[in-house]
Amino acid sequence: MERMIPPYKIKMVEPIKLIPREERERAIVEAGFNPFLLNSKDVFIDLLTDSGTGAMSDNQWAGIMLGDESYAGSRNFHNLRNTVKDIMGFEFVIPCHQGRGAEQVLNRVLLKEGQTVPGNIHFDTTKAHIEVLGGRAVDCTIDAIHDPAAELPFKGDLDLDKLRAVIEPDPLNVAYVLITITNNSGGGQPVSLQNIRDVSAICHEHKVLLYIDAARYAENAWFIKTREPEQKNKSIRDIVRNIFSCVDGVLMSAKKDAIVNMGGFLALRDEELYQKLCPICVLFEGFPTYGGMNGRDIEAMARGLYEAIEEPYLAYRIGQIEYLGRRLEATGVPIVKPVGGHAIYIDAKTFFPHITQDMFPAHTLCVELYLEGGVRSVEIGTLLAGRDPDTGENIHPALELTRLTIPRRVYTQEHMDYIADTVAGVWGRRHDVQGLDFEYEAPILRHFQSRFKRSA
Ligand code: PM9
Repeated sequence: MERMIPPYKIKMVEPIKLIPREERERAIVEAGFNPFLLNSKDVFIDLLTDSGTGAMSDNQWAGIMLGDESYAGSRNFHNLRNTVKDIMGFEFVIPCHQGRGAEQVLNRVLLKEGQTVPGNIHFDTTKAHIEVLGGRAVDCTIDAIHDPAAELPFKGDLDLDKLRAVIEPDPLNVAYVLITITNNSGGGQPVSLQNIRDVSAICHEHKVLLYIDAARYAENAWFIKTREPEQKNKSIRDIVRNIFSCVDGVLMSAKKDAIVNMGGFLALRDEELYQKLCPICVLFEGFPTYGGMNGRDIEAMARGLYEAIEEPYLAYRIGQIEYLGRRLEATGVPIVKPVGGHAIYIDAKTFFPHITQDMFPAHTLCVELYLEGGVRSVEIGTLLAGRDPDTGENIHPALELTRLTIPRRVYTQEHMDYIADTVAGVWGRRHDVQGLDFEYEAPILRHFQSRFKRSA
């Protein structure tokens, strides 16, 4: 396989250690067979999330020293505002402590009880913020998203007929439409520029607001450049501008494509709406020029936004995930195709056909990867889906996935090889692996706190 050269060199390191197998066994038992409950010191390669786990650059760390911690109107806020305007074209910017902070501020102003928010698989916190205010998140993603083997270039796209079916009967009952780029819960799958334009046309026709959840917008822009033939000669900067020119505003968890450990923002064009959002920001996040963040962290965020749209960075970033995908496929491991932006998603139903969804095959694979090689991954399947409120039964989602989430600028190709070997180790003994049962089931967001035992 080809050699990959990172477009950066490493001048600060953090030691990691593979503890012996017996200690890993002890650690996972103590954690109730739930990788969320492991201590990070017991983890060798941490693929739980790409959120807030990236490595900041020397330029970002230098920015940290230029933090202006004035309560209002800090220099760093102005830098952020100018950056967002330059990259995305929005006039009004409200920093928030992370993505869910931005979700709370926006929904409290835009959403009225009973209204819908159509989208392409809302992220869990996004859905929860909509539901907590009495709204309904309606999934309008194309059907192919539910088939791990369907190799379409833009599996994150919205189905325009499904969208029209939600909007047209009563546009006033739609709070806004939200496009999440990339589509995280469906496999890190991108949305095409054409689809964003088509959704925008429908929203305009019916005077419905359109927002983008831009957590991984730079990665999505890379896919537009490399998979959408009409865009192949455009720069990432142009593609990004074109994406955001179609929408009214953006919500961003900067912990992903701004490569910071904490942060987020909300940005929009409409001054009147901005004036309504500001008091809500004051109430829940802080004064609208700091929104729950330190000046120094806002500076790092502004600088990171530029770094994440550099083409050599994106080529290496996506190339690294593709490399891992090819290594796994060469072993026969079933993964979601095509490979998405920030993670490899293993199709656990196919990996462990003998483990029923009520015994959590994707979560079981997370446990086995930790035992095999100290690799921590995360379940996106039955455990995360929770129970049907009417029947009390586990919801069985079409996608039962184990996500190997790659932090930005943290691991090397050797680490990818080690991860592939670890997965191959479990693949080799897959028929002997048993599923898991609850020992304790947490009442809400059960994947974080529940404890398990081996099924009988
Ligand atoms: N995503 C992830 O691991 C982190 C939290 S759960 C371990 O994928 C999207 C598309 C996300 C996302 C977080 C948020 C929330 C919004 N939209 O975590 O609040 O993937 O900054 O962002 C996680 P915050």
